[in-house]
Amino acid sequence: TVLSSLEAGVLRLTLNRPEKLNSFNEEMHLALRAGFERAHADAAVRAVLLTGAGRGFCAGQDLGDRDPRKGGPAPDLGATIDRFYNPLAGLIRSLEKPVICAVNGVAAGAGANLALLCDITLAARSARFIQAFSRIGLVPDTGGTWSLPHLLGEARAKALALTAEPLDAETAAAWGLIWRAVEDAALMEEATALATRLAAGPTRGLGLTKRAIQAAATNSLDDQLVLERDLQREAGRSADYAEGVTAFLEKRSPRFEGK
Ligand code: LHQ
Repeated sequence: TVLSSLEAGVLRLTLNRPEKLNSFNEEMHLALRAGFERAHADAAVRAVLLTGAGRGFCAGQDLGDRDPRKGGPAPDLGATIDRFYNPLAGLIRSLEKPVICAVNGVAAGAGANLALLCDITLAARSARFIQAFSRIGLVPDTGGTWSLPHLLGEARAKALALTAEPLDAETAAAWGLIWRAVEDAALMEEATALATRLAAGPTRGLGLTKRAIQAAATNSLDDQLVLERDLQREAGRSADYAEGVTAFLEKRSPRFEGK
């Protein structure tokens, strides 16, 4: 349910239930989690590229998994979130390596918010972002109620979440919800090039930069200045920093090893 391949330091994870628009069942959750766990553990992985197979990116939870017409007690959706969605969100945010998301088609519900939790999100011009939750009486999850107001402000966050109106990729980019909208035919090439470039970068410095920017959501400026000092101290001890400065002084391209 998730295709995984490692090339030039980029771990490509492709959601692969195309007939269900890559909606999440347990098996796909476990496979995606395993992919991100590998990204944490394996030093050969220096960036992750997340995308979807077929015409959609991800349609959120597989709604066929819990058919209310079959009766029985109401399901505990909180337990599903505790077991699957929140750990996945944590793995992506805590991974100190760049996570690129290539949204190849519709991203709905938890699928939309998964894309918004990645570090750099590109989308095909034909892709749509839909906060589908309100259509079925739910609340945005997978960080949506945090990502949307952070990235867009309350007005646009509330309108998207309450109406579930689709947002096209170009508007998403213009609003700052994602990094860039790309011609459909160019999406994978552009996303792969970006991921490959980042995977050849100073991984430690990039990872610490990610940590610092995420911390800004809850820090005061004073706290953030202290954090920057501490992280700079750490980055300054990396071999890639020494290589970056040496390459600059020698007027050549650096050869970063991710150490
Ligand atoms: C699907 C799905 C899907 C199953 C398309 N499930 N089959 C967390 C915790 C616990 C529980 C609840 O949820 C959550 C978080 C969530 O993510 S809640 C939100 C769940 N997602 C949605 O509500 C989106 C449902 N899907 C749609 O609204 C549409 O499919 C979209 C707008 C994504 C795409 O529309 P179309 O391009 O018109 O495609 P389609 O609707 O024809 O879908 C294609 C096939 O995929 C179709 O199957 P079929 O056998 O008829 O060809 C759909 O039934 C299936 N599919 N999403 N989430």
